[in-house]
Amino acid sequence: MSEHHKKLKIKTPPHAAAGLKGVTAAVSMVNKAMGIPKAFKILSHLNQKDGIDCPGCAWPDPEKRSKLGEFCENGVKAIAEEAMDKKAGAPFFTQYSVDELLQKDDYWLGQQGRLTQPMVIRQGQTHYEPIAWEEAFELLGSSLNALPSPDDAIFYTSGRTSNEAAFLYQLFVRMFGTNNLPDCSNMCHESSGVALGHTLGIGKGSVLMEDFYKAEVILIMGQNPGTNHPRMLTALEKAKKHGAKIVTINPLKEVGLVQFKNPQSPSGMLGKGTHLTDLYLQIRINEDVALLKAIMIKLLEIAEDKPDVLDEHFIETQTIGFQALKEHLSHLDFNTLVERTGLSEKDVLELVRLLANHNKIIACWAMGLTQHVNAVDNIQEVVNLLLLKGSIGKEGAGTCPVRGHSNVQGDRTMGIHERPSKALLDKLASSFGFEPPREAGYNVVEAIEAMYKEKGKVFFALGGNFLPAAPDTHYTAEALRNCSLTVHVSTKLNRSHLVHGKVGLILPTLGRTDRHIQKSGEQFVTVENSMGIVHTSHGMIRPSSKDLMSEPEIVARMAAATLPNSNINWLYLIEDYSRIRELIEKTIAGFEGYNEKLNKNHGFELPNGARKGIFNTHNQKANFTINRTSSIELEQDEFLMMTIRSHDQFNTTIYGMDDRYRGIFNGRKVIFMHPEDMAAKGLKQEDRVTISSRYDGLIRKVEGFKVVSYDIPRGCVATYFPEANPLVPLHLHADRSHTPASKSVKVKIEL
Ligand SMILES: Nc1nc2c(c(=O)[nH]1)N[C@H]1C(S)=C(S)[C@@H](COP(=O)(O)OP(=O)(O)OC[C@H]3O[C@@H](n4cnc5c(=O)[nH]c(N)nc54)[C@H](O)[C@@H]3O)O[C@H]1N2
Ligand SMILES: Nc1nc2c(c(=O)[nH]1)N[C@H]1C(S)=C(S)[C@@H](COP(=O)(O)OP(=O)(O)OC[C@H]3O[C@@H](n4cnc5c(=O)[nH]c(N)nc54)[C@H](O)[C@@H]3O)O[C@H]1N2
Ligand code: SF4
Ligand SMILES: [Mo]
Repeated sequence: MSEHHKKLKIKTPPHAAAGLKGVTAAVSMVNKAMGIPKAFKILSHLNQKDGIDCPGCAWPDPEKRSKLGEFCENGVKAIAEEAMDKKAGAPFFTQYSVDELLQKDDYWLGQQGRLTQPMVIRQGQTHYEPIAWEEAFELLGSSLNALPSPDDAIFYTSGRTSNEAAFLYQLFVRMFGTNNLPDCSNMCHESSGVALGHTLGIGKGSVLMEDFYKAEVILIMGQNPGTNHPRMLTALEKAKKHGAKIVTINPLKEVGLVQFKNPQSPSGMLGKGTHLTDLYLQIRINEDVALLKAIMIKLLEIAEDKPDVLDEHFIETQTIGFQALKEHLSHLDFNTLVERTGLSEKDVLELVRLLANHNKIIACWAMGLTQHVNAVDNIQEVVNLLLLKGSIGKEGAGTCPVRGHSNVQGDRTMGIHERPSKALLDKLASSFGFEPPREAGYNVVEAIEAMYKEKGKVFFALGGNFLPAAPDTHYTAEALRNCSLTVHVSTKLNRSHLVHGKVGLILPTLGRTDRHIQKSGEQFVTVENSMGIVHTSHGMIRPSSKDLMSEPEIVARMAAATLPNSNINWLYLIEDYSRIRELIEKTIAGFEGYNEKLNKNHGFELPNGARKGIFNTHNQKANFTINRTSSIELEQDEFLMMTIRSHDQFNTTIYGMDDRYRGIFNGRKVIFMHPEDMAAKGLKQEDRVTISSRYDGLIRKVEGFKVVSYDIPRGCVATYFPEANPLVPLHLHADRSHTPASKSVKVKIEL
């Protein structure tokens, strides 16, 4: 019996995260996937200088690395998933038709092992079959060149791609003639990029690790680091020891933020662990702007008697828009705002007191703020608070959008962007002697729409699992099926391979742990973490098949096959990745002396204006903004649904069927509800319900979800991503960033 046919079990969530249970969960998974000797080889190099950068999240490594192991439970799971011994080669694809594979769930698909050779499925065929690499590139090149316009091709990127592959990719795509470079950022931190770029002049965070240890208050908003950035808990524990107060703002009591047992310390493993959050505010979904406004109203009130509560000098010399914000807040009512949040006045005032009495504040956030219609407003409001306090551009203070994929930030730095800056395009033009396209390309939402309307004809994905990651699953499936060619560069089988265009290609690639050998010898790649540190990653495992090709090589061969007359010798570049880095060096700001810096040191910090108090905005100042609270109106029988990650998944990759930290075992099709909401609807624990959303005249439904009574604000519910994605309409997205609003979908729940 496969694991997912076991009966759902619901237990009381644990009191603390990590500890011994985390270690045993990770060891058991890695042992099953590859055995201990291989696991030991990888893990002893994981996140060490000169070692393998963890393919999990983008949390940075501390300067001093623990020899006991510098990784977390979910890093080990990421390794087990990527470097598993099992293989899904040609015999596997002969055994199962695509229709049969479509009946399997995502967990099963991932368990079938590493892809081993290129596969193709042509119109009318039921099964994928092998194709030689040469033939695959010919097919790709001829399909791209046959398009009426380069804008009919779409080139997606997921954030595990290295700097080297990403740079070559965007160069090729623009030489081919389009800016259609949607990426996973579009569904992730795009809202942060837009908000921070506008207000502070850089679309990235401003803090470094050491700032955590100098901060007085750390706000953690809309983020669940215990699961998604586990080593952040170690940093928070250390910050606390240095005196920081930690405030969490989240609809759910996420256990990792409550209590943490550090697996890297014996006292953490065996003792009670550290109580992390000092003030836990269980806010209603999408009411963060209301809370921040309420706080700022009080801070301004206090400042009338105690002016040093605000950083008046900073506000006067470095910012624009303070008076307008003050005027705006003066028309709002504190009590009405607090009421919206669902929080007690006492808790809100406690936070006001903390913020009034301290000046070094770091604000961290992730998807709980970025995936709403007013997501850009959320983040701009966080910036407003930091600006009032002068908490930016100084030690121990600033913005910390915690990035998701391990190199998603680097991919953007390398130029993966559907709306590239003029500066980047000018530089590409002068460095490579061609005129890049100047019109904006498609983001993820626009790309889906274009494919649906048969305007996007070739879809190429450098990593990722586009179909289940995207909103509106059935619409997106239709969009992909409308393509003439879909191509996926992947390490593992996933659902996107099974919903293909008239022709579908799977190009199997090396993962982070695999050794890259090229003509000049063994190679390493580079990545950028969430705090803007660029460093190396050396794969060291013998690839599971000799027919795997590295991502830079796949991109180079696609480019050579498509643009035989280009003035770039693509194949020469991939013989030695330092040649690609030389091109990056002369094109991308901050990479001067790239190879040299890497030879001397393992990593270096990229320039960051906001970190230094220099704001490269349109007016060279930090900008206060006026932002909108949520405009969502719920009907009587509606709930606001957020789609979140379990502890046993990495996005669409399902590691297992448990969510230990929320007490859920053997199941993912669950909906978390407040017990009184359940009672009001006559629902009992484990009742099977249909969830539906009603937007643009359509009713979207998912069935067979089990109700779980949970500590969540009334009127709010939670489900797991990607199971609930069919409920997220394509057009429900943040209005300035196009990030799907997958944390605020209005739903109805019926037995
Ligand atoms: N193990 C593991 N690690 C991962 C990933 C993974 O899937 N698994 N994914 C990676 C990626 S790509 C990303 S982007 C990150 C995602 O990291 P997170 O953003 O931590 O992931 P989510 O599960 O989406 O969690 C969102 C959190 O926001 C809260 N939230 C939802 N709506 C609101 C709201 O309106 N206001 C507030 N204040 N809070 C809200 C939820 O309760 C939840 O705790 O993690 C990365 N790391
Ligand atoms: N409802 C809802 N939807 C969401 C979210 C949400 O919170 N709620 N979160 C959104 C977010 S934040 C993100 S980032 C996106 C994620 O969207 P994606 O990045 O597209 O999805 P992943 O699940 O991370 O992609 C996993 C696949 O990547 C491939 N892969 C793994 N490693 C490598 C590698 O090294 N190279 C290559 N070429 N391929 C590799 C494997 O084949 C695997 O199946 O989903 C978004 N969708
Ligand atoms: S915190 Fe993130 S990067 Fe670090 S080991 Fe865990 S999953 Fe990997
Ligand atoms: Mo993400």
